[in-house]
Amino acid sequence: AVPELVQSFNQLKAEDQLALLWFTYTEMGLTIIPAAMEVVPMVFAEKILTQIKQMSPLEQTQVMCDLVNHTDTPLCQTYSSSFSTNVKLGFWYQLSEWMQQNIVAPIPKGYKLSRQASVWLKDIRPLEGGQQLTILQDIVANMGYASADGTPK
Ligand code: 45D
Repeated sequence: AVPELVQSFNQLKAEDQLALLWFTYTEMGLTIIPAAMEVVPMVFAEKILTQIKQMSPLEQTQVMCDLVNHTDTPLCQTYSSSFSTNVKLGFWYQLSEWMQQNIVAPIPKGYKLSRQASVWLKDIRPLEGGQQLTILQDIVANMGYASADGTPK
């Protein structure tokens, strides 16, 4: 089920992908992630995270859309080439935390997932934590911009 769910996620439109990351984050064990994050070398992402923090809300949203869309930007290249998978996950986790604190532009109040996105979320809910983690790792590993022909890594 894991490869299929990664594939179906990647086929969703960018808006659905971003919204789903957010909803997955809000549903996850928010007690275990902060502890787990302590072993992730987030120093590799600090420069970019600080950059994003200083952007306007619109630019912040744009950066996240670029990552999901595999747009060729310096930031997307750094994400792809310099972050390990767990740093990528930690990067998204940090952005979520900041969205919750309004340091990064949040999701509009009352935002409703599309039908397809809701189905995806329903499908991953019953999986065990390890499988959910694998899915998230596969998803974030592929984001960003990795090669000259635009094919994600
Ligand atoms: O206006 O054991 C929309 C590790 C459209 C370590 C939007 C770990 C409308 C090992 C697109 C909605 C750390 C890896 C706007 C464990 C609209 C270990 C914008 C686990 C504005 C357990 C949407 C770590 C936006 C885990 C901007 C599990 C959405 C980490 C942004 C999980 C969404 C992290 C974001 C997750 C989502 C992070 C930033 C799930 C981030 C999700």
